[in-house]
Amino acid sequence: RPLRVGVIGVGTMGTDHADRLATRISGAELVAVADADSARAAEVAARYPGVRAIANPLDLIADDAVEAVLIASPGFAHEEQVLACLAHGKYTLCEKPLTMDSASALRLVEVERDKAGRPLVQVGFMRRFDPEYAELRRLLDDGELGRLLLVHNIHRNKTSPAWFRDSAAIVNDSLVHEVDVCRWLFGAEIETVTLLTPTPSGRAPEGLRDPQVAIFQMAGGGVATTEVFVNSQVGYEVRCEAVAELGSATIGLGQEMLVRRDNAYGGRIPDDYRERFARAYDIEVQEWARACRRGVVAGPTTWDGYAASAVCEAGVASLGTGQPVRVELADRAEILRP
Ligand code: ISE
Repeated sequence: RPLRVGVIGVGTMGTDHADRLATRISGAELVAVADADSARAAEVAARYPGVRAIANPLDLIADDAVEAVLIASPGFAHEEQVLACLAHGKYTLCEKPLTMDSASALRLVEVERDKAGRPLVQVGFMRRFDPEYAELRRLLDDGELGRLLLVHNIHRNKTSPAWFRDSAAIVNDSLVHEVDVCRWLFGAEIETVTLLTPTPSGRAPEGLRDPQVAIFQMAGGGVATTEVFVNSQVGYEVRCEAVAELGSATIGLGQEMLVRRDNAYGGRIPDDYRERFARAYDIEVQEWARACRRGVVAGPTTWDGYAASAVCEAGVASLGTGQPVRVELADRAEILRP
């Protein structure tokens, strides 16, 4: 019997997830959707036979017909919804950010440990499931390139969404992906964050320090740099170069096919993350559904969501000054001790 999934929040990302659950993910089926805009929920539900629109997200979570929940509502709604999922003992895939600040994210880590008594929540850091990132991680784990020394990231969006009104949004919503990628590639926490901001692009909305350059000092001695530029005007570009003792590897060059015509050559640059990371999202949701069936959480955990938000808080604190800010992280061994 397939895993019966309900999706909360059917905006850009939730609609994408609802569609993959309804049409592409094996061993799972979409049974219900909920959205703060109930007309929107009804419209998305109507696309798929047998899918119900439920007005209140908390009712969807409580519904007996829903075994597992995918949360794609705006970040400010996550805390209450994840708490409800934990109270009902339901497996949850929660889009990033886990919550809006590290204190509330840490509370979720604790509630999951104390009330649910077992891991139930996966956080939507989908890059870990992207075939290129996964290949890079395997290469580094093989050890053939020696120890990882440096990571250089580039993260560009064509334009930023209207709700990106201040520079912190770039840290919390965009840079947060590199926060997770660096923790995952190095297998270490981030100790200090420095955010440098050149004179903003004339194309960036008023008040947005765009682009930004982040420097992460990793526990264990690694260093990572990231350029985030969310009004590049070009398209969606995410690249990562890992530099190790015996060589380096780069992903995200997007050079699958180069076409030569009209005195020019080139390939396509995707418009946004739904296209660039389509495979990553498919694999993420497929593996999540499989793990729910096995009764485990196999992807990024509430701890990963918490650590990322603690790093972003330090990043936002560094934005104004350009000075390094230390990340204050709870003691993992202490917190996760059964
Ligand atoms: C968006 O929310 C994402 O998660 C994308 O991956 C990122 O590139 C974009 O900047 C964010 O707004």
